[in-house]
Amino acid sequence: MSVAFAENPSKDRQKFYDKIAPQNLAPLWEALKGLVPPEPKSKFVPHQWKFGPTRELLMEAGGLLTAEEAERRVLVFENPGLPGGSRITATMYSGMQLILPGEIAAAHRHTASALRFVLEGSMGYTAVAGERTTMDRGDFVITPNWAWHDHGQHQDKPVIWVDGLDLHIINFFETAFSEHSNDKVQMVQKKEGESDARWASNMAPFDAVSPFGATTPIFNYKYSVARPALMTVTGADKPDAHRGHALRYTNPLTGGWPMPLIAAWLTHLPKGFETREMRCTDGQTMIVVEGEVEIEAGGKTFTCGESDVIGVPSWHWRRMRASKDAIIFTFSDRSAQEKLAIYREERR
Ligand code: GTQ
Repeated sequence: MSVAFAENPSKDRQKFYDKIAPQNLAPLWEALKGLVPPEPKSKFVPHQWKFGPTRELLMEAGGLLTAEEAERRVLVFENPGLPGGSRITATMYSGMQLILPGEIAAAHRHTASALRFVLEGSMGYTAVAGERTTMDRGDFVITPNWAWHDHGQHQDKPVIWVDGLDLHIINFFETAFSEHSNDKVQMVQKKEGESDARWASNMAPFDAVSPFGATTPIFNYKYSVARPALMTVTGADKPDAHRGHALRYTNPLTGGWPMPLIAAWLTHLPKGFETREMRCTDGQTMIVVEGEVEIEAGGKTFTCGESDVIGVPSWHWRRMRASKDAIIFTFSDRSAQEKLAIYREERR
């Protein structure tokens, strides 16, 4: 592979570079600016995937192959900054998954953690550690790293959700493992709601130890719980000038983000509200749950309606304006960045 240098070197320097290259050596002074930039310069771009056309293509994929053939029948959100990169932002994988009536996505596990954000259907389920959770629109469902998981559904309509996985971080560290289960479908060993009883009722077992290590023990952050909480806060507080009204999802055992590498929150922007500009180092994926919002990012304006997905990579100035009362789900790599003490933001 040839090394791309920042500037055209002189002949004698180039000769020297050609001499040291076979020794697997390179001149730092040619690469330094790119290696240590004054501020993040993302090769990824803000981009929007409209739900309607994306759904149509996903349904077409549904006619081409079964969920079982595909293992996971997903259309991956490809950031235009890196076609084929299987990423929506620098670190995050995201895609739209379809389960048709009667289908299952067989049990497997991997070192990447996953989240599901449900867009369509009310009888889809994911099973983790022998418990199933029924997924409704707006639910934020957790698949902890190295936990067996399979998906299915019990209705006569398609079930569709957005997946978010931290697999690029896992691959960056070269720590990716995965396994298929001999059982396509996990045996159901727990009553539905058992994990809610233990962990999501403002209570916890004595000597509480999370069954999933650094990942939240809450399986499904129900929209039917999150939405009223957010709307009550909206009624009580002034919106933050840069964020609007927002509540974070938390791990009840730590108060921190629900997943070791992924942060998630829910935002409400009252109709007509416009945020001020801010930029942050986390790469964000936003999903409009309700209403309509104009998102200005990196100099582009996206008009986003229900179930549209928008990727906003690191360090792009952004601003949001609600043309209708809007609720937005966001996930990002902020949880990882905070642990590594590299997260930054700027407001203006
Ligand atoms: O549902 O386990 O979109 O393993 C990509 C990889 C979903 C899943 C994806 C996966 C899954």
